[in-house]
Amino acid sequence: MKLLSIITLAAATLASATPIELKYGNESINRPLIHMTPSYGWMNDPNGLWYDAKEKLWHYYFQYNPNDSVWGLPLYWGHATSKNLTTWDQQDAAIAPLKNDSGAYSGSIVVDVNNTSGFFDNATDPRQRAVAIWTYNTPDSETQYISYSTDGGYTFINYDGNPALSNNSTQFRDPKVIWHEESQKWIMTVAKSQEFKIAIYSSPNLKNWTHESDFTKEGLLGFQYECPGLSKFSAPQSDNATYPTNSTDSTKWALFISINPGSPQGGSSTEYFIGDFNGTHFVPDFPYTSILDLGRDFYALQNFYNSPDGEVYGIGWASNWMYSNYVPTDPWRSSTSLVRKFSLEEFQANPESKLLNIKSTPVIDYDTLNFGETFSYENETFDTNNSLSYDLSKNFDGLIEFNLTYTVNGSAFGKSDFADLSLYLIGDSNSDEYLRLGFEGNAAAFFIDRGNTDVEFVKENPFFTTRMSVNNQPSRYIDSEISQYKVYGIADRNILELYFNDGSQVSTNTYFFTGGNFITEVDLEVGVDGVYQIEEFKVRQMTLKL
Ligand SMILES: *[C@@H]1O[C@H](CO)[C@@H](O)[C@H](O)[C@H]1NC(C)=O
Ligand SMILES: *[C@@H]1O[C@H](CO)[C@@H](O)[C@H](O)[C@H]1NC(C)=O
Ligand SMILES: *[C@@H]1O[C@H](CO)[C@@H](O)[C@H](O)[C@H]1NC(C)=O
Ligand SMILES: *[C@@H]1O[C@H](CO)[C@@H](O)[C@H](O)[C@H]1NC(C)=O
Ligand SMILES: *[C@@H]1O[C@H](CO)[C@@H](O)[C@H](O)[C@H]1NC(C)=O
Ligand SMILES: *[C@@H]1O[C@H](CO)[C@@H](O)[C@H](O)[C@H]1NC(C)=O
Ligand SMILES: *[C@@H]1O[C@H](CO)[C@@H](O)[C@H](O)[C@H]1NC(C)=O
Ligand SMILES: *[C@@H]1O[C@H](CO)[C@@H](O)[C@H](O)[C@H]1NC(C)=O
Ligand SMILES: *[C@@H]1O[C@H](CO)[C@@H](O)[C@H](O)[C@H]1NC(C)=O
Ligand SMILES: *[C@@H]1O[C@H](CO)[C@@H](O)[C@H](O)[C@H]1NC(C)=O
Ligand SMILES: *[C@@H]1O[C@H](CO)[C@@H](O)[C@H](O)[C@H]1NC(C)=O
Ligand SMILES: CC(=O)N[C@H]1CO[C@H](CO)[C@@H](O)[C@@H]1O
Repeated sequence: MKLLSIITLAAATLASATPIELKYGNESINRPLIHMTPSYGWMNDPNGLWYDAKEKLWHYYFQYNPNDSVWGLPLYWGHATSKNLTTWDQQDAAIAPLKNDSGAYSGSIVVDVNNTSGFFDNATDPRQRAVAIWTYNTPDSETQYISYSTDGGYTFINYDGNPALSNNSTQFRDPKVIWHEESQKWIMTVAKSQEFKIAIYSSPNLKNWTHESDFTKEGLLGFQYECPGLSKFSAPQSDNATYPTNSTDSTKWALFISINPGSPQGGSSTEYFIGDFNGTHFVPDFPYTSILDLGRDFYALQNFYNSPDGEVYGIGWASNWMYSNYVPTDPWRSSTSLVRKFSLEEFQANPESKLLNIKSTPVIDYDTLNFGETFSYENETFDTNNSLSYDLSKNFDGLIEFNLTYTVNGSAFGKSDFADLSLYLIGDSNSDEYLRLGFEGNAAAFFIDRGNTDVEFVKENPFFTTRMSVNNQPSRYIDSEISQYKVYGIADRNILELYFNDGSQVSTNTYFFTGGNFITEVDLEVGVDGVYQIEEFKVRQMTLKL
């Protein structure tokens, strides 16, 4: 969660400059199909992500104001479940604050299979012994509470020894607990937000916590640290890495931290460090930090506890504290990102350096979808006389994806040429509303323009920047002049996720068109001849199976 006074101040300032319009009429039909949204009310950070191995069910909880579609107290843990990680069933709120001036703030869930806590008897299947560790926020303090569930994660009982952990602080939050197999202990990472500390605690039983170390003042600080998390990865083995590597290490750890405000993209975002964790200390391997998602709408990442294949899956909140309370959706605000699978991979940052990097892969169960029209185009030099326009207006419902692989000839344009490859994703009933995406050779960057719309919020809100870019590395250097690039994109009514080079870089951004003006036309154009070769361009409409 966040510092209330800062957000309140920002809200008051903006409110006087731009009256807040709460009735959005037709814009309310732009609810994403495969990005979870609450049916009513406000949502922010993902909480308590866990997998129930008995029911084969994924649980997702979230910071939730059920009484209004803006952030406000009392704040609950909302709840949704999914069998397929693509569409979600909303459940009743799972954890409530004790008082109306307070909040059940962010936290996590573990499965206490061995009943280390003693909360369970044999009536609860070991695979469903869910224990939530969360921050209780009151006007006077933030302390860590624990609650347990005997019904598979739908309702929770507060531990009578709460708070389990306090620090005489109003800025002590977002506990993420994991089981550390090697030391046979529970490990909590928790933010001492405004001291820029991620405190690491250990516990044998989830009730008694021992302070082990602090990871402090590393990477991008922003205004405060929030939502930490440690995840274990298989390390790629490399003979010729240009980053320091312990070739004998088969595992590496990543520490995720979200910062708000003050991220390089403006507002809030999630960074991570790669290193080793020995049960007490996290030590990063490199002095650099990386931003997990380079867009404007990805924050407070949390990873699932207990994924069935042992891989790392996570969800971000797909908004930005700079404007989240104003976005034109009604009667709810905010969606999640798609579920992402994370892995540790080498990343060719430039011709001379490889870095270790977290790769993101979107998790989409295509069995939940029907495919509408598909178009594809291959293996042609693409010049100014080649403009391409696909009409995808049959069977559309605002969900569209594309794969684009292209090469760029760096010797074919001058320093003052705008050597772009532009992709236009155009609205059905009003073609003045469109997204323009693309690459430009001199900038060596991918651009995103979400500003071409009639929606007042986009025009008026000074923090909702409409033009962004991602410094884009090639997926392959073909020769000294020619490089290959890949991008996968998915647009779901009001959210666009872009995965570059099989997910080595990602950018997630919301966009807003007039209600129902879904994308049904896709155009491709270039600015200069002889620069671009399209290896593959495929685009298709998708709809939900009922
Ligand atoms: C909403 O959209 C429908 C169909 O596009 C249109 O007929 C109607 O007038 C719109 N209503 C408002 C309030 O804009
Ligand atoms: C996907 O999971 C959701 C939530 O559990 C469920 O409502 C939906 O029916 C599932 N869809 C398919 C096609 O399995
Ligand atoms: C449960 O106990 C087994 C056997 O001692 C141990 O290997 C495992 O790490 C424990 N797991 C948890 C989550 O407590
Ligand atoms: C619970 O299950 C364990 C393992 O099966 C068994 O040893 C124990 O007696 C059971 N306890 C009760 C109260 O049934
Ligand atoms: C708790 O923090 C407050 C404010 O920083 C301080 O005045 C007080 O002495 C602290 N109390 C304890 C018991 O440390
Ligand atoms: C754990 O904390 C409880 C409550 O404070 C206390 O009664 C108990 O002795 C502690 N146990 C250990 C092993 O420290
Ligand atoms: C590592 O570099 C050496 C010397 O440049 C080269 O012979 C070898 O093939 C490289 N190994 C890999 C896996 O790229
Ligand atoms: C990993 O390698 C670095 C140097 O590259 C070294 O400082 C560190 O101690 C090594 N860590 C382990 C666990 O071997
Ligand atoms: C873990 O690493 C820290 C920092 O390198 C070191 O001080 C500590 O002794 C290590 N602990 C264990 C249990 O290896
Ligand atoms: C396009 O080029 C790729 C790679 O060179 C090749 O695998 C594919 O068969 C080609 N497709 C067509 C339709 O020529
Ligand atoms: C895009 O690529 C992904 C990953 O290879 C694949 O799953 C998806 O079906 C592709 N979609 C289209 C429209 O080509
Ligand atoms: C203050 C207030 O309106 N509280 C309500 C918020 O929503 C919850 C869940 O629906 C109600 O139980 C509260 O009464």
